[in-house]
Amino acid sequence: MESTLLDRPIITFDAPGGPLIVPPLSPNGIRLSLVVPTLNEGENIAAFLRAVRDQLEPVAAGRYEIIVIDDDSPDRTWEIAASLASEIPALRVVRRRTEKALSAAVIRGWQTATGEILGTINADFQHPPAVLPALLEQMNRADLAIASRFAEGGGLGDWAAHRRLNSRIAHTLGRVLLPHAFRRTSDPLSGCYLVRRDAISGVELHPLGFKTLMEILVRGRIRTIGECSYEMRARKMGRSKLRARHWFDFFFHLLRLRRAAGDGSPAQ
Ligand SMILES: Nc1nc2c(ncn2[C@@H]2O[C@H](COP(=O)(O)OP(=O)(O)OP(=O)(O)O)[C@@H](O)[C@H]2O)c(=O)[nH]1
Ligand SMILES: [Mg+2]
Repeated sequence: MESTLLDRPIITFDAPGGPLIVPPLSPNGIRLSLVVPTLNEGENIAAFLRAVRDQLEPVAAGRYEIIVIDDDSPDRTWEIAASLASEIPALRVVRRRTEKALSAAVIRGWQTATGEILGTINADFQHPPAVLPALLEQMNRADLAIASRFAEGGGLGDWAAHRRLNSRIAHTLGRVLLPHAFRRTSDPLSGCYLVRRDAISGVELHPLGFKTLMEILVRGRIRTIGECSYEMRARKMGRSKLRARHWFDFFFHLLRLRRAAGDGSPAQ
């Protein structure tokens, strides 16, 4: 890609297409590119983006970008986000109209990003923006820094019993089918993490469903992993997009990664 989001208008109508490969870095001083995937988060997005800015300004002023990748939300989340452009100069907004899917959205966002560290966080306050400075600090030593619900001090907070049970089943399946990747971190299904660009650049990713971190753990060149604990919350406003079919996606994704990893060791 020749131009970057920094050169483009605030709203881009087409995210990149083609294979899901993050390009290598052309350095421009940006340390962190944080991708926020959104679908109908109109009630959360403005407060959320302000909260992220308030956390990142003290630790990375002028050296971070926040990229909202919105899948053409009927509630016009993309428009609400773009209206904050003058208030949050680090903000870029992509309105995707050609593809829809959470896992690909995150990687499409990274393909438009310019930072040496790439990251993702949900827009509904389930991952507290306050964990971001600690994650960024971990990246001084690690290739991957994960916000973990299961590290000491973390938890599932006010999560409903059926979500806790689903989470437990998903972790158990993962430990059986993908033992190497699941042993490397306490929370391989976290939706909030940062990864060094050069650990994934040039690698074709094949995410499916909601769990992109497994993809990074198996296919990325990850030597060291850091963790920061956090207490999970129920989403603040709006409705969940998690559907039964995502659990099928999760299962097929695990099987595909198991094949890619051979005997459970990292795929290269
Ligand atoms: N671009 C894009 N973003 C999505 C899509 N589906 C969900 N998201 C966003 O991805 C994040 C995670 O989705 P959620 O619906 O919160 O899923 P969840 O956290 O597993 O479910 P809850 O616990 O009920 O919130 C949120 O920021 C969503 O707005 C999608 O198809 N495309
Ligand atoms: Mg959520």
